[in-house]
Amino acid sequence: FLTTPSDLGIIAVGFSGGQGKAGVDTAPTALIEAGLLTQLSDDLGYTLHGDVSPTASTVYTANLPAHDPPVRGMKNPRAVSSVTRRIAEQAYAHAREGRLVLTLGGDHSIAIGTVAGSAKAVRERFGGGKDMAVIWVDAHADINTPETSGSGNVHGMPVSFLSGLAKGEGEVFGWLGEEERISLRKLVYIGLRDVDVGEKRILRENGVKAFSMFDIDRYGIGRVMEMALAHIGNDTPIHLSFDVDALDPMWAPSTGTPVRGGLTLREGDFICEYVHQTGSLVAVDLVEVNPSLAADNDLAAHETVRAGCSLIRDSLTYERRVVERVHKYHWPA
Ligand code: 4U7
Ligand code: MN
Ligand code: MN
Ligand code: MN
Repeated sequence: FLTTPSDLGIIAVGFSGGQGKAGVDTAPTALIEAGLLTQLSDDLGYTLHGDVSPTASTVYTANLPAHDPPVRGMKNPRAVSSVTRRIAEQAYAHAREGRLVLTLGGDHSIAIGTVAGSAKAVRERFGGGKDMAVIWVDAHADINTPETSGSGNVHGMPVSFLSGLAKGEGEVFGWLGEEERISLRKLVYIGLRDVDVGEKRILRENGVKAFSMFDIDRYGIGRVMEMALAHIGNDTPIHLSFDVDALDPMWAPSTGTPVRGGLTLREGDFICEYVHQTGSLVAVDLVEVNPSLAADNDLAAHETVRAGCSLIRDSLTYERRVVERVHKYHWPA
């Protein structure tokens, strides 16, 4: 019964409506063209499920409202709500089939869908006692409510909707129910260095566990991961949501909101390997790669895509180490 899932549900969702810069919607295709899927199947031995054709994203972005004026300051609110709702259904369906779920973004608003789908599947499979943990690797906290957000971009708000700090209504996140929510007590941030004033207040008032770049410099990434996992506790399913802007722009320049002073690629890879080795990983997101923001050289986009592939591979690699890990959260079909 305790088996290592060799099945991977892939959701390719090139969606950019959670922020204002075009190009982040081409990331899934860029990652796939760089050979990601071959690496996952041929090198790592996964059986892949899900539509990964270049048009896959149209499943999520079809029939979006032409008229989508702001709601509570949120830009493209109906589009983001509709896309994330479909992603949630897909993520849930994969998870219920016993698959690890890999989502290629797209901007970070899509995590409203992926995390919601994982949370619902975990609740159904393990009951209320095993609420899912989320490890959010990012330069930003993405926990603005519509009311605290200065930009109105929903990619800066996913955690507030997922945790219930912000409530949806009707056609704008009205679909997000109690069974899809996460607990702020099981949320851990890694890599923070650009947190808005309103967000700092939210983190403080809710006692959210956060390891900033300061902590990583102070303790080293190894001890930070030990502390992060100690906070989450053993036997807790983990959803890893990785925003490529957690990496220093030196490694990932092609992203919408780069912030200097970030993780090295090796530290990012270590986070992914470490989380994988817990055996508790149920889903991974890789978001905010924007190949069209290539700054001043052509290499930038290529390097960012390569960094993204590396992070994904390491989050899904069974045994770089001697020890064989067993996946504790395999769902029988
Ligand atoms: B990302 C920001 F104001 N906090 O809300 C906001 F600084 O998914 C940035 O982490 C959000 O890339 C960044 O717009 C969202 C801003
Ligand atoms: Mn970010
Ligand atoms: Mn983010
Ligand atoms: Mn960003």
